[in-house]
Amino acid sequence: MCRSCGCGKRARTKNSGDGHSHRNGEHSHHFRREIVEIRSSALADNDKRAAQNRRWLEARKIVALNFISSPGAGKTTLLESTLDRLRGRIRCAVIAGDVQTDRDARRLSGRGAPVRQIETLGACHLDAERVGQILPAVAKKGVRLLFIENVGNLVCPVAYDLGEDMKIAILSVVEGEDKPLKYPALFSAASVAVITKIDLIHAAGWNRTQCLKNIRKVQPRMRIFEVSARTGQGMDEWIRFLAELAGQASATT
Ligand SMILES: Nc1nc2c(ncn2[C@@H]2O[C@H](COP(=O)(O)OP(=O)(O)OP(=O)(O)O)[C@@H](O)[C@H]2O)c(=O)[nH]1
Ligand SMILES: [Zn+2]
Ligand SMILES: [Zn+2]
Repeated sequence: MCRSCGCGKRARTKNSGDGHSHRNGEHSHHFRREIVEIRSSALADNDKRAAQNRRWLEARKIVALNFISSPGAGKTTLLESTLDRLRGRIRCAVIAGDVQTDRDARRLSGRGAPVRQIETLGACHLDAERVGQILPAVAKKGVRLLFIENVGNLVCPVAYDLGEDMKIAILSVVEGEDKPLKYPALFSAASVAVITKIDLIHAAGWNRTQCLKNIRKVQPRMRIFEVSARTGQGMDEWIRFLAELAGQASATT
């Protein structure tokens, strides 16, 4: 549940936490408008801060990727394997977002890249301000790729631009091939989808054709990778893509 994006506590507090009964239509209409205004202004502030982050990253030729998925889709595992493979080749940095604990940051540490955790303490998404505050500490000189692992949530993180170059939608084969249709906001905002845990295809009864079709229905230009961080299948192609991204960024003047 989120305290600030309007999907949780804050919206409810504004709407009904003041002891009023909302019998009268005009009254509830007033509250609804207030909620919408709070949300719009929070998002507008976030967009401004995200634009600052984007300029900061661009000036340093750092490509930032915002990883978004449901909880447990395999973001951290994919990043562990990615960092191990890029170590010594491309300088990377990581911001790991979690509602609570620094477990992901600890898993990602010691792999050759600076890592910082943002513990959102209830909020179900990262926001541009928190990310901007720790950018200088994590995206140090020479860093080419910044991986941002968002809080596990298929809805709210999509609304909060962090200043990234692209959103990466992560979907594991055990979640079902219908998810792109059920969560179109993420799949239309992302330019890359990584399908994870492909070692579990048979156990999950995953329908590959249907899943790819559903992704393309929402985002026809989606670049799709199919990987298993567990077995290493598909990882070479993913790593080649990241190396190209880093190369393109440093080649631009
Ligand atoms: N079989 C298999 N399991 C995987 C793979 N990748 C991740 N897992 C397992 O899936 C579970 C969740 O993985 P995480 O990497 O923690 O997922 P996450 O998306 O970072 O989770 P949150 O940060 O909590 O949202 C763990 O038990 C992993 O071992 C994979 O490629 N194959
Ligand atoms: Zn939320
Ligand atoms: Zn994680």
